[in-house]
Amino acid sequence: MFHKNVQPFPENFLWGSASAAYQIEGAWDQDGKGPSVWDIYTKQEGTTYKNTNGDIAVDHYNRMEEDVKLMVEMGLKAYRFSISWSRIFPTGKGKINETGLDFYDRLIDLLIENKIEPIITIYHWDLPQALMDEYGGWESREIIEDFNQYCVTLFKRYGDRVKYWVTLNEQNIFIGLGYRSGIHPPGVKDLKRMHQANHIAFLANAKAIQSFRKYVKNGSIGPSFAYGPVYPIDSHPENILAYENAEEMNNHWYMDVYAWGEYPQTTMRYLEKQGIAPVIEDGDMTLLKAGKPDFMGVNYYQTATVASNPLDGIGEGVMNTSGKKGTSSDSGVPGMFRTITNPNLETTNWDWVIDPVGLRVGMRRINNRYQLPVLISENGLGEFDKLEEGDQINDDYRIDYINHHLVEIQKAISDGVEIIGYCTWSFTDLLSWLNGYQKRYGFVYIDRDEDGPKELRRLKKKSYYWYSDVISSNGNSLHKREGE
Ligand code: BGP
Repeated sequence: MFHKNVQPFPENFLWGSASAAYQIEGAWDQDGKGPSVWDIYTKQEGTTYKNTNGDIAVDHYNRMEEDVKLMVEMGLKAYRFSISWSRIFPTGKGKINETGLDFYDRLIDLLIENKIEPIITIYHWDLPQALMDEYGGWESREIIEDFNQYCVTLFKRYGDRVKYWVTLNEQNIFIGLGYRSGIHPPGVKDLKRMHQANHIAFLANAKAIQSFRKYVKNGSIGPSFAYGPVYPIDSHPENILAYENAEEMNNHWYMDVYAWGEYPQTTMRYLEKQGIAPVIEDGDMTLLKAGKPDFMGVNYYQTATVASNPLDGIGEGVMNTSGKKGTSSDSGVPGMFRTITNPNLETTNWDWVIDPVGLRVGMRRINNRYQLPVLISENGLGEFDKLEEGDQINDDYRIDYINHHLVEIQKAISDGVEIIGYCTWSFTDLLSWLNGYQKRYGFVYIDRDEDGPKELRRLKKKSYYWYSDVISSNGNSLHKREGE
């Protein structure tokens, strides 16, 4: 659809930026915090790029005021951050660590004082290690109640001031990488266990939303889903079917459950035939239906292009975690689909395709299928940045990337999609889970690398000033390419 004139961004649009506790806070054992699975997993040789971990990260826990000041100077309207579960409950449940709760109190108050809307992510992957040791984390139904107690603690403490809440960050990623490819904790490769853990995570998500309704009046809550809209490689009918398979298995499998409390049937049949379908107990579907979100949180980085894949076809692929272009490989689900290079799209140095239009496609699909507002909870470019003379960082490529994604968002708004806000990933540079510190996403450069924290100086990149202008002009300063 072409528009003669695009609609302006809504007046109250949440121009935001995001982070996650493990990736920024550091202070991994400070002030009573218990260890999370990431604290333990990253210490196992060879699990991350150059064995990097978040022990210090970018020391946000001890520099929080300085970081918020940078947000204020930029004019940021919203800040999405996650709470570290084991900072609140060092062993995942039971005794509360008041110092942990105080830290987020101070952060929230400072944000509100400065008219920055806080958006809390309740769970961004840092499961308390104690719960992994006790019952295997997401593989046990016991986690549903423990997660619920943790959520209720947060709702009671912060629900008077915080309106926007994200339940689980990218369930599809932490479950997929944790139990299929085995490259996130707990490092398991077992599809049956994966689908069971995934089902339990859905139940925990629904239960948390149910509790939210009780404790937080006038708030909004939803999951953040890592949405990679799928394209077929061409119009060959077998590839169209592969596209249907992939869109259902990768995307509807999650979003249908969040939005409707229902699993899509074709994928369920496929899993049953393979003997890996989740075991659904009495009452599960009722709970899933009771936990409907207020919005669909979307983390968007890229689209996936697929082709057909026979039953003895391609399976798990290799991920590029070094930034050496071309070191990742295609992957697939035998009998369903396989990924394939899209000749129309450029890629980053980590082989992620760059596709701003794909974001509009995704917004349109969500709008058509679920009629839910969308919060874009993450989008951004991970690249090498160069610290130049005079402490300058000229990240024009990042400006270009975010600019064109925002142009497509504005078109999606003009198409009729309700979009609450947009959070870039990320505000400051931070630890990229498997990719160390060299894959940078921030508006604020932090002079640390894989060899050590150095001074952890905060420096404004060129994109920092650019985004500040975008915000103050409510999107009017965006640059349109010819024909846009
Ligand atoms: C999302 C996560 C973020 C962030 C981002 C970039 O999947 O929610 O925490 O890390 O991806 O990914 P990466 O750091 O792997 O480049």
